[in-house]
Amino acid sequence: TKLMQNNLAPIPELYVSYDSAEKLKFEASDLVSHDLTPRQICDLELLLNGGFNPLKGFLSQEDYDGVVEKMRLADGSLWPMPITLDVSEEFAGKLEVGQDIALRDQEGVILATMTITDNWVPNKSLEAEKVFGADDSAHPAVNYLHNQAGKVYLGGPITGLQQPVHYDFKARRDTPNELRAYFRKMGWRKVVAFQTRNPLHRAHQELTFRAAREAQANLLIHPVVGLTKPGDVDHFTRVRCYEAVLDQYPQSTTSMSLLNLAMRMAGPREAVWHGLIRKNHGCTHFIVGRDHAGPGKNSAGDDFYGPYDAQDLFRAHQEEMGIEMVDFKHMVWVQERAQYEAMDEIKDKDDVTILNISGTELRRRLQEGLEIPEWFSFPEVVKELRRTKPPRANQGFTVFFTGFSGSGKSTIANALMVKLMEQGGRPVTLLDGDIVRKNLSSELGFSKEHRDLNIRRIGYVASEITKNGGIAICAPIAPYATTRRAVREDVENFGAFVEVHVATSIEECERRDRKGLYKLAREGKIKEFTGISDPYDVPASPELSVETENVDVDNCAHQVLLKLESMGLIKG
Ligand code: PPS
Repeated sequence: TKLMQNNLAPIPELYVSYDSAEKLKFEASDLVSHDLTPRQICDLELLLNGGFNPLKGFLSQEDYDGVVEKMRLADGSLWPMPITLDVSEEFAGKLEVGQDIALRDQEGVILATMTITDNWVPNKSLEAEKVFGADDSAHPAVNYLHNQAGKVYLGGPITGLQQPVHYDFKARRDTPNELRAYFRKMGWRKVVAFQTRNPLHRAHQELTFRAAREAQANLLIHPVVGLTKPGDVDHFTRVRCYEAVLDQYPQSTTSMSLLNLAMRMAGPREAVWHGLIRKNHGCTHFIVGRDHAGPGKNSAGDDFYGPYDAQDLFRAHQEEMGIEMVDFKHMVWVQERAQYEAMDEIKDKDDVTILNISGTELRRRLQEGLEIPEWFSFPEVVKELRRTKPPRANQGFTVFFTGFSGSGKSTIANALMVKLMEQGGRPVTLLDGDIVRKNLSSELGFSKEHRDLNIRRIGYVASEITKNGGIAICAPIAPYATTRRAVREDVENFGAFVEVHVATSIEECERRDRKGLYKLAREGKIKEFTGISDPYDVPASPELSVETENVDVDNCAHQVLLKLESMGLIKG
């Protein structure tokens, strides 16, 4: 390998001076404002501080087309990820090219202004295919693209007025220029960066330390604390874990800094993007592992990318990027020698005991409160993880019933609530369709928009209950699969989400017609009635599906209890 060294001159930022910022802030109060989403705030921060150098703002249409098609900006520079400002059609319709807008954080503070040069409706399916490899909403970024991002993109240069504010781990966050200055001061001419969104265990410590030693470089642990994959360990817990691991490296060889990046889980393209970002932060080498930034399985149950696609794409571009790839060694514990060794360097594989714990197995052990051996992780790390993720039987969770009106959701939900209260231990809240519509959603009707709003409110309350260790039982119709998925994601940040399809057929519901609503719906007196004149997406893979025809309520509720027990959520 070539012995690359870093050039630690400052890189351009997009902030104006303090005095100009004060003046601009005053003037900007007259501008049309856009309130940035959490992901856009992450993107803006890295645009402003040079982390996304050479970008000077949100991509123009020409740059976007080039990035999507061939990973290049209009001027030919390599850039693999569309950094776009997505907004609603309604907002975009009010704007003209050449106009300045104010970009505000979620408290309304003006962070930057942007001069609009481009305002267009992107072809999202094409973006999904080209950038993420498939137009498949099982991919978190494709799901975001279709179901969360606005329909229109705005492009144009930005002017930074102030840095996004962080209240947590301030001392651990560094801009590219702060890191460059640190490396300069310390005389670190070669730096290996390690990207991660997971807690570090012993194998990671070994692998990163070796990578740095082999490159004769210093080591930067550079974890992402912006947005990661839904369901990941929260960054507060992770940073406490990282701090514990940092003590395990030889002093003064290793540093840690937090990166406020919003990941896209785009595998190969993401690896190249990560490399460019680290280059901007003054690093010379970057560790790329097996299935780097992989999004998990697609809707057919296969991996989105090949395990070494990310390494291949990175290798093909490293010269141009000016940052060298260090490939990941698969570290395993060799019991007889009581040490970690690289799997492909072990000569006597048949004569020794090789141990490893997969991510899935670790989650299982944490969930069930089982032993996690010292050879696998550091006691301080395990303690932190157990503190935030107690065994499942002590965590909150949500049971989400869905089905037609009159399918029996409320009755089963009520029976389940009583059975859970009989067991005791955790507070139980029932968010029945009718109760919610009375207390939280009394102004809403049954259009798609209103139903979605209703379900998102239920999801919000359920996720708060789950976070605080309670049991939320929801029983709305919830006809739309994408909305149910959004609720699942909200809840799974904090605990289990158990979707129960009450699979009573529409014919049976209409035959029972307990509230007389089906009759009215048939007569056209109730419009948009689910199953009669409005759609219902049958759940594709609910945790449980219950039949109510010829089965009594008590038995249905009991089936749910058994499911909860098998998932480890309640004790048998
Ligand atoms: S949704 O789609 O999830 O927001 O619906 P939900 O909040 O569960 O409310 C459904 C209850 O409202 C009554 N109702 C209707 N349902 C479906 N379509 C139309 N147009 C409609 N109008 C009124 C109905 O009694 C539902 O109650 P349940 O408990 O499901 O029978």
